[in-house]
Amino acid sequence: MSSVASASGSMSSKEHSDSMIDYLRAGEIRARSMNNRGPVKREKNGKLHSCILEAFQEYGFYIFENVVSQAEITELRADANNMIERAPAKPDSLVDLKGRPALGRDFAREPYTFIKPLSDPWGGTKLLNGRHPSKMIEPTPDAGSPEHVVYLMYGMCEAMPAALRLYGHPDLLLIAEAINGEDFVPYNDAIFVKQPGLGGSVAWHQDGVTHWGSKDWDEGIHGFNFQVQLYPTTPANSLWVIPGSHKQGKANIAAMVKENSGSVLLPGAVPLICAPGDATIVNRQMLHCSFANTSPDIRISITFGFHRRKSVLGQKAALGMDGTNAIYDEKRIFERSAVIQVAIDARHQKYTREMPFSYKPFKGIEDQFKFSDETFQSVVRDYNTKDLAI
Ligand SMILES: O=C(O)CCC(=O)C(=O)O
Ligand SMILES: [Fe+2]
Repeated sequence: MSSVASASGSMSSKEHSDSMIDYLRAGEIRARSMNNRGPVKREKNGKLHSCILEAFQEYGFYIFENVVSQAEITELRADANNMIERAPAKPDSLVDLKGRPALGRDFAREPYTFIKPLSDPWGGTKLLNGRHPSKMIEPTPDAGSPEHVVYLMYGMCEAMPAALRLYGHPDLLLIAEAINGEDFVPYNDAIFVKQPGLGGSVAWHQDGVTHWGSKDWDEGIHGFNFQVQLYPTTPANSLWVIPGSHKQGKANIAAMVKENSGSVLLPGAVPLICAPGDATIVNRQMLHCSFANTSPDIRISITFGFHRRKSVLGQKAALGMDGTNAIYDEKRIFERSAVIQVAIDARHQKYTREMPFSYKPFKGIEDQFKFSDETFQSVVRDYNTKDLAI
């Protein structure tokens, strides 16, 4: 077995990054030859340009350049870094590393997932509906690395004022509407934190778990995720996708890895190379992963998704919500969607000259969902207990 294919953890961080060089370079060349990136472009009627939708349908992903202003990125970075600093000092601590009360001890859902540096917490496990069958390479962290690092942060609309405003961004919501229809609904959010020399892998997977056998199955039925990038992303730290894989049904990832001589460096994949302020969309049926971050560069990706309403209505809770045995009924969809309307107003209160997005399910009742202390309590607090994961 080549050292690249080994998942044993016997590889140093440096050996890992050296072993990736050729794969990263080949993926970058493929990525740069693709025709699915550029600014948000609209038709004359203000809707998202059809050429973008066509490219998204063909490849399963698109990179929107320069969507979020640098001033807004600065605020998002400050809020994200504050959230990282306010994490429990250890996974079960009540205080952060500075001895202050850790953030989120009063949240209904724990906002932090920790991992051992450079590890892969999901690959080869039954977690999250077993959707990550193959273990990634887990290099040995350098001496002096912390025992645990933050891997994921949840609840951004509650914990980060700038992220609530981002959730109401008119260009992003225009894209969500163009893809999932005027009555589109939210899914969930998670911030992926990949610190240099510490950030873990996300093993190869497809996000959706509900509709693979559905009689209405099509390539868009499991929705899509945005990622807004707070720092430049590189082939070494970025998300990787296999273009076109969203059209092909449920993949047999374990067989793909086996056929690839046991290596998780799957052929044909491309990295999503972005600048700060770029926003990507990735179909949730795409095969995607990210590798242990043995590069010198941080990645923080603000990730949040949207669905077609009919994909979630009446469905059973899945993924992070499956322990609840909930069914996604009208009430739950309405209450979770209200976060979008409050976010639109939170944004409008700060960016008064920007044209707010008009979210059709709340047309005529916007005034009941203005951003205030009251709606923060009634709509935003613990909103992610109502996520619509499928
Ligand atoms: O950003 C990553 O590394 C993983 C993202 C992912 O799996 C997702 O957005 O569904
Ligand atoms: Fe994913």
